[in-house]
Amino acid sequence: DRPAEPLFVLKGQRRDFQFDIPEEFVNTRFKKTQRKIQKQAGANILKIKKLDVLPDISFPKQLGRREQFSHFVPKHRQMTKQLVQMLMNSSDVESFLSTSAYCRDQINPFMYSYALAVAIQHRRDTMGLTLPHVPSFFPERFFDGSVFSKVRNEVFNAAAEDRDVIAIPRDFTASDLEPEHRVAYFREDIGVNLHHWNWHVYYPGVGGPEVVAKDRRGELFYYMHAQLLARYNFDRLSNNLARVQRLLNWRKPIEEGYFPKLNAIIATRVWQPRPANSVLKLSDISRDDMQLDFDILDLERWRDRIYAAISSGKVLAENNTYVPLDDYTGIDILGNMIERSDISINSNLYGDLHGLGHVAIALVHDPDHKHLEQAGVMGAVETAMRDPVFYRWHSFINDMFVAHKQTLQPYTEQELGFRNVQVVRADVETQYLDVLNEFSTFWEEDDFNVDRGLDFMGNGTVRVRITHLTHTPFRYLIQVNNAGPPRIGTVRIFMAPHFDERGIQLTLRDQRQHFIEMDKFQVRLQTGPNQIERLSRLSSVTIPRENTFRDPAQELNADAGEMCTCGWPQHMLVPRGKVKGLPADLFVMVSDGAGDQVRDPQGPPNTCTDAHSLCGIRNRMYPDRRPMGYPFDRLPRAGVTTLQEFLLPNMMVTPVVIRHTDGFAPAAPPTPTRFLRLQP
Ligand code: CUO
Repeated sequence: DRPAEPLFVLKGQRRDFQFDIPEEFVNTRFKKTQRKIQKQAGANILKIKKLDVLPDISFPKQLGRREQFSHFVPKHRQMTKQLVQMLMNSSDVESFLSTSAYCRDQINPFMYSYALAVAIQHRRDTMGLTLPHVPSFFPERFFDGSVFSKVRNEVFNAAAEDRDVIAIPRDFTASDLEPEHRVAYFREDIGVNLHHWNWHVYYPGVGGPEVVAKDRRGELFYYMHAQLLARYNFDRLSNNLARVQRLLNWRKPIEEGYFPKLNAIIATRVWQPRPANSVLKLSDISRDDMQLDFDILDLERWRDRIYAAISSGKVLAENNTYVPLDDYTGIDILGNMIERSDISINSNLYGDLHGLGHVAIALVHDPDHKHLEQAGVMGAVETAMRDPVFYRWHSFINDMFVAHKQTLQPYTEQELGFRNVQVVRADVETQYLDVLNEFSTFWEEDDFNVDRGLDFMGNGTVRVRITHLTHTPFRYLIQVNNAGPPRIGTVRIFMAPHFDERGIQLTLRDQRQHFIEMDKFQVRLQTGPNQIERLSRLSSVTIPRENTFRDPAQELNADAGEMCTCGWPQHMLVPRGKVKGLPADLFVMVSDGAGDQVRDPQGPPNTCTDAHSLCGIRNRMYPDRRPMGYPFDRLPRAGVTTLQEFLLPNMMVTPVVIRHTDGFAPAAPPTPTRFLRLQP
């Protein structure tokens, strides 16, 4: 279904293409400039055809070009929906391109780029195209605002060969007086925020059933966000911070303040700060500019109805029939309902809890628009994860899913076991290290190109340098004995902290919420012993590091096919750990492939599959039949209180240590070991 030669090419070698846009699409003031640019472009012109009927965009145009767009404000969602549907309904690539070109300079740029990305990822004739990197065209949403004046200064005053790289200090948003700042490297990580944006582009909550209704999307909403929380808590424990407290009482001040320091380039203002101890007002949100009125009481009402539904094991659908929240589909129904996607089973009854919570928090500094202020970072998916309160809000949301999972029957030994299969070894070998079962993390610098978002009239640009966490590559060494016939097994690797914030060993009841998925892959088990080696960079949770730090559409080989942008960044695969070493439990399980495999009627996927654990495979069935989070998503079976008791022969736990070096190189001497030679 993919066109042999897609018209809408956004890739590197065609960057000099100019679109020849019909004059009626262009604002009269820009027409002369437009003609001049076209003349300069010479042969590299791509003609955009005229539309017989110009689409009616009066509704989405109501949001001004310089106003702030929020993914969670219902009116903005309706506008986005109309835009997505219009782009999806264009009959062929040519008219899709024309419609996009027509909208481009009239619609709010943030809403436009989101809707366009959703449409490109979902149209049968454009899906598979690699989209340009959002931080390169909206750098204001990812980089410290003060960097842009420095960039401008360099570009206009220094010759291209004399320009400095502009470094963003690691500590730009707060000082160490603020304890929460210790995990700012996690919250403000560019790859983490990029993953969150791209997940919400792959799984939009609006846009009509053809883009929203996907296999197990509600369940993935639960699981992906639960994994974000587990990972954040792991990094908090690495930094001597307690795990996140749920935001339960919405009438008490929010202790954590956050000052994002992101400056505006395109919008008039970007992301208001929130001082510590801000109070959500009972007198509620009343914003004419967003045509939005709701009360904290509404949120409380929806919360109570959702908990009541969970404890009764059924939800009331719009057609007034009860739908059971069963073992497999219950979580999916709840995910769509609590997020409040377009396919919520009953949005009148269960409301818009997750989305309007984001909004209430984002507007806490100006709930009634008295000060004409715009939202905080919680208002948009590409910035929300920067704020400590994001994790508190999502912990509350996650608690509802946990409450549902606790109503289900624990997995039996039969559901967890794999007859005649035994894991006899599960070790981690880190490159350059002579000891087993030790991870090594440290800091690393990377440069970024921001020139799509900053137009310097042909003067070129400079690169921006950021510092981020990373780890030394490692591999798993697993031995599995198979006393049965040759079979397929699924290797599931998780890791959790061993101690809580007080230094007390976590009980399984508690620890199971903190297992982060590290990898999942299938193996063919021969009869007898099987040696399995698996490299860290192949993790099913992550995308390769180039996909984060390079603009895949601009700098990588455009012929390499689609590159995944949804996925946890590879450089954040291992939590930070401690300088003295953070003890953790590595859990390895081999489950019966016969019970795991999905029979997708569409056959094997032809799109990117790098990070299927958190992102699924776009527009296809989720490639694992077990409930997401298996085997830790349900309570342990009766009589089991420790991780050791949980183990069956097809599982193994290895104590590991995560050691952090607070510098730009791992502490161990870089002498290549046998591991290096083994890498393909
Ligand atoms: Cu991803 Cu609240 O859903 O941010």
